[in-house]
Amino acid sequence: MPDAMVADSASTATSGGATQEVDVAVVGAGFAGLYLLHRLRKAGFTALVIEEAGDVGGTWYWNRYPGARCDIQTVDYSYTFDPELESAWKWSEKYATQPEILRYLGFVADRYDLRRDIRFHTRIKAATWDQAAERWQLTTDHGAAISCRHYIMATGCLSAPKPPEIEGVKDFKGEIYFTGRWPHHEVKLAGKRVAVIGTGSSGIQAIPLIAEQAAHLTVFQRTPNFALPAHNGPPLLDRVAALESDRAGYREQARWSMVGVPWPPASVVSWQLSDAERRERFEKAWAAGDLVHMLTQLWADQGVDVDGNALVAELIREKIRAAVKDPETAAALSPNDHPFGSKRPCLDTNYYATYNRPNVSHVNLRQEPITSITASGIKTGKRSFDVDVIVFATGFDAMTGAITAVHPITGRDGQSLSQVWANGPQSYLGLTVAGFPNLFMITGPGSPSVLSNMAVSIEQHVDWVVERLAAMRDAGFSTIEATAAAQAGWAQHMADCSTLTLHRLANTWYTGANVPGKAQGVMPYTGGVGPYRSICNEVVGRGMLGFRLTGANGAQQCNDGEVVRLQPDVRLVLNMLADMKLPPIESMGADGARAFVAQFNAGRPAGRLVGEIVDGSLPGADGPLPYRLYRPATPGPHPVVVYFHGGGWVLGDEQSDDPFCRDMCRRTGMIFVSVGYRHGPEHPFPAAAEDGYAAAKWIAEHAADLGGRPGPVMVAGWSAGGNIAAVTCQLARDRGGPAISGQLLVCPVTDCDLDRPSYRENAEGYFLTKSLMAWFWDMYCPPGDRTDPRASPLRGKLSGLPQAFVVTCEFDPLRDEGIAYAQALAAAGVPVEQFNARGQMHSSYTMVDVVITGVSGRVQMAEALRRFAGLTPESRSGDEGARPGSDGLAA
Ligand code: NA7
Repeated sequence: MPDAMVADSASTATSGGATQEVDVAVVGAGFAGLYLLHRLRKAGFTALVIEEAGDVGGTWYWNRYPGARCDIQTVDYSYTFDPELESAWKWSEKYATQPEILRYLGFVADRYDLRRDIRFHTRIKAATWDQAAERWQLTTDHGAAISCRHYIMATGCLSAPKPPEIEGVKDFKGEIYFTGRWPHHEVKLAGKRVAVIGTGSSGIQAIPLIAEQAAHLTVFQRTPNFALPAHNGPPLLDRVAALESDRAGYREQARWSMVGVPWPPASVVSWQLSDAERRERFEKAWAAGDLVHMLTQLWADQGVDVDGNALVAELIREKIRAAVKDPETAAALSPNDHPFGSKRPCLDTNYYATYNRPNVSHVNLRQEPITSITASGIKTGKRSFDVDVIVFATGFDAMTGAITAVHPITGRDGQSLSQVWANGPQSYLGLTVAGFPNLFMITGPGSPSVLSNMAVSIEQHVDWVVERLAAMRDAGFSTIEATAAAQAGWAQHMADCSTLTLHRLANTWYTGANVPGKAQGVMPYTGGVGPYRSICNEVVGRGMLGFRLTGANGAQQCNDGEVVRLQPDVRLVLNMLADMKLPPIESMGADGARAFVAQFNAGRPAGRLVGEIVDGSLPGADGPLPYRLYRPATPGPHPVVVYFHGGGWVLGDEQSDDPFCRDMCRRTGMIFVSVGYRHGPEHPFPAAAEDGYAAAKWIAEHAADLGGRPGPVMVAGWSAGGNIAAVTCQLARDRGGPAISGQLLVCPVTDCDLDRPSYRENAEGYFLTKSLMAWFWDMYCPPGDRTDPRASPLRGKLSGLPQAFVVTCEFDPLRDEGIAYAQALAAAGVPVEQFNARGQMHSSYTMVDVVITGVSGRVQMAEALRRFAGLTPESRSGDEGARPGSDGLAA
């Protein structure tokens, strides 16, 4: 149906003549195809672009509906590869209109003389990999067939309009238009009754302008969308000044940012701000008229946490209620079925106020779905609407439609891309697909694409692909193909990234949910533009990791493997630490290391509120020890957990795992008492172990005085604290108490053997190094004492110990001794669960609000503690019973 509305695409099939041979064929002459052609030529390749439309422009050629504009500020939505091009073009508006963007792309085509290698009015009918020739063979509906070494889809993400899916469209006697295939001739709407179906970006941009022309406009809305005012006008002076004062720096910052626009994201989280501070930030963002500002500058948890997100969603709904006079219409326009940003939010000009016009009505399809389109208009479950014009603003078969729906693509061994993708798109880096040699996609599914400034992502993709093709050619390779292992690894990394965002919580074109029957899953890469760029670079740096290259005379190269095995946020943290080029902690001396840790901890996000925090002191093995007690906000008495902090028996104190203790206190609904045990080298072994035992005994005896539930306590600890927790359980068993009902050991030190595989695999690069661990041992325990079970509990007697939950992390030198301890406990008849966290490092779980992927592990830890305490295992969010507005601190 959309094709019928295309005014300018009447391509006539002509018989071909000899096959046209080129190095590279590209489909699409939009932003991506034009730059590809330019880069390929510069790299010395012969190239041909095939384009269905009559001119360049891609999405900006087809989307000519009233009000069509970009929604990233135009100073950022531009090519950056040529500074002379940048100074030769000046944008007239903050958000340029479609005609201006199309003029820009025409200007680029002229400037680099691109049109001579573009075959317009041409569709590829089929693309087939010819293994013998190692070339793609393309048939077209216009002109000669094409044979190319490499085939690149520069087809855009939103270029295959979705069919209307509504019965009776063909019966309608009036005019039908699709926003994604708007005619080139003027569409006269004056005096007509117009229906618009769909309220995504296209509908929201078009509706106010259609309302100004039409006699009456009826908007049929299935899902309300969040829209922010664009406040359009001339380009913003401060942005232009920032760009012009340091163009290279500005562009570079965009390339390494999360969304391709050079703004560092907010670091403060919502619950660190008062209501007034949040409102102030929101009003500033609302006035800025900028999606990226609203999505990244308010508070850091807005895009990753439902509670942080709900705050901004409600502030926007408040604006909608203020703008729309009729409360029922305002309610119908207020989104409440998806988090803000999980579905593409829109930029509008007068959208909500348009519903105050007397000639505009709104139909809520959730209450009265469309049943059919008839000769005279639209029927819903309740009413009939006679109209002269229907505008379908119903969107696209996004991301994959532009690639698979366009023509059959047949790869190695006759595999069809549509079939390979039947259960959802698979790719390596969003650029290539296993089984399809020498085929590339620009901004394909699996790349940041639509979640980024497309201009920045397109340039990065094009540069990467063309540089790879040139390097292959220079090295004598003729084919390149992703391996199945690399592709599977990318799918896992994509899934890990998407657990970090809220996109998975909404039914959108990002997930394929807008097309009936389409496989569902988050299609764009949600890990960010800068991280994605660094991954692509890493693939090259590691010898084209995950690609098989072949050449003449049987030449082959294949470094198989997965490029990212860490959780995405752990990778970010480790890269950030690596960039800081810190001296090794063990080189600082004990006092220097303590000062460093204190400074490091001062810069981390503050922990969440708990009911009460009390500092006190308790008798240790040889004098008083400080403790910090965390009490939940829920009514007590609560079960009590004795907690031992990490720090290699040298660093840290009763406050240094503060975020972890707060988080666990909230999740478990239990009192955590964090103990400040003595450290080496001043107080060597067994001081820490004996303090741990003494503290547990005293806390158990005083549980009721501390407001806790009398009876057995639990012990928990991280790292060296896990060692002390494990040792405490052994001592309590041997010394007649206290009664301990369970032990939570998080990445515990259990043995002095530093030669297990995990020590060798993770000796460096994951924060806790082998060398640091060796130093900790040296500071704490003389070599002759290290096999004492109070230092190496793995060497102790393990029967008769309390049930245990042992957490180990894949990228931790201590992983294997943690696993060994769990196995030994099980062998000794102790009920034990062992949880090996994939992609995590030693510090992942205590970096609360930094390593967001640690949440699910902490949920499991909390559930285990609740089981140990005889409570229902469901862990809690911690907000139950919290008093709004209370600072909850009584330290
Ligand atoms: P979108 O954002 O996919 O919006 C399509 C709209 O059409 C959306 O409101 C849909 O409701 C609605 N729709 C789709 N199919 C139907 C049917 N069958 N009946 C009723 N309503 C329907 O596409 P746009 O063109 O507006 O924007 C695409 C992107 O282009 C945009 O995000 C920018 O990045 C640029 P639903 O939400 O599915 O319930």
